[in-house]
Amino acid sequence: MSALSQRDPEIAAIVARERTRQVETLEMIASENYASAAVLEATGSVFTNKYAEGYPGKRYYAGNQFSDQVETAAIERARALFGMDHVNVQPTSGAEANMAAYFATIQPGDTVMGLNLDQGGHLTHGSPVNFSGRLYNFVPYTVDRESEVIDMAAVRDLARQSKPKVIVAGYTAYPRAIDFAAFAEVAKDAGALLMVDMSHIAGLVAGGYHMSPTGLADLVTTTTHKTLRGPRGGMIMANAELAEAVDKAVFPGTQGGPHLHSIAGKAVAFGEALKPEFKEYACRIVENAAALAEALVQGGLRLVSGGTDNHLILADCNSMNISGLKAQNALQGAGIITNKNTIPYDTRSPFIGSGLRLGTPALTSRGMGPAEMQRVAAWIVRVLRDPDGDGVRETVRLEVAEFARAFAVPGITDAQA
Ligand code: DSN
Repeated sequence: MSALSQRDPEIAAIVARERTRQVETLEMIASENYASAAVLEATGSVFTNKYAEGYPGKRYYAGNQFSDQVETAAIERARALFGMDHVNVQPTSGAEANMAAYFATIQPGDTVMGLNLDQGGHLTHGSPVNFSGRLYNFVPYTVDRESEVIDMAAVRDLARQSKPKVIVAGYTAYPRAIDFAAFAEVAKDAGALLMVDMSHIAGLVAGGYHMSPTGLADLVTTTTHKTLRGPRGGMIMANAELAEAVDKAVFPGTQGGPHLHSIAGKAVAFGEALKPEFKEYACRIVENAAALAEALVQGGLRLVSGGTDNHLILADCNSMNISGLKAQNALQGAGIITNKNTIPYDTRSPFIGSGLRLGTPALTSRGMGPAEMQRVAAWIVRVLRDPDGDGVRETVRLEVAEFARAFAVPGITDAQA
């Protein structure tokens, strides 16, 4: 019997139910994944107990000799993985990383450009309900109305006109490759810094399946738990000139004691991503997304921008005459976990949305391939064609649970993965 089930059976039972949910459903939220057993072990380690304000070799508390070792290992591994001059592994989330990146480079009231939230951007890229939109003068760029792809000529014109101090590239619901080289040119032309938020695609960058922002961006922020398959958390990487400003902006600027247990988990995940198998994993994520996209289109769904270059798909549920919310809920009833999303120029509110965002990172972590994507697409189309049909949902739920159980889940049913 585990310590948790002995000491707190109520919480142990909830955790057990969540474990079963993760095993028996198809996890298709594009930003979620399964951390390995080794990442989970490091994240749940005794580093939970330690305070370590400061940085390796310069801490405000005693007893940090091993904290220094674990943080230095995480920094060195991230540097080996992405090749940026400076790495700060202390941000506790992507939002904290972005906040510190802004604090390091701009003042309240300064102009910044980011992609609109309803077009695939992120809350911290200037949403009026977020600190970013409240503190800074965000001038949003958009995707082209016809192609639903970012038009770099339009971004350049907007940058010349609005003269931002920072341009943010990198998104949460954009299915196409991002041309960081073109963004670097636009930023240089406008006299702006280029900040890349590669949270969604960090694993693809690490594996070589998306253009790297290294050498092009001044600052790179990321989360560590999406395609990178690490613990929940964030990270900032920067060119040497911004190193000191970034470190000060994280601590003491926006955070106190670093979460060393997460930093230990990050170190393990970066070590895993440095292995050759991770390149294969990144390749399979993209192959699976392409196979899923093709099968969904064949099933009658319209995809925003017509397809995908990365790990995610944004389906336009108007093509099934339903909202994104209805699609999300119907699929949840069938054991397929996704999230509703706005689509570019959506007429529905963000809470309802016309889109459905689907990703392949977690299914790929379970060893599924293009053949499985065909089956998954068939289930999705079946449910979306009859979202009110209890019988369809229940039949699919049972089929999905049986199918899902046949694929081991890293860190849960596969302790070696
Ligand atoms: N919640 C994340 C996502 O799903 O993309 C972004 O913060």
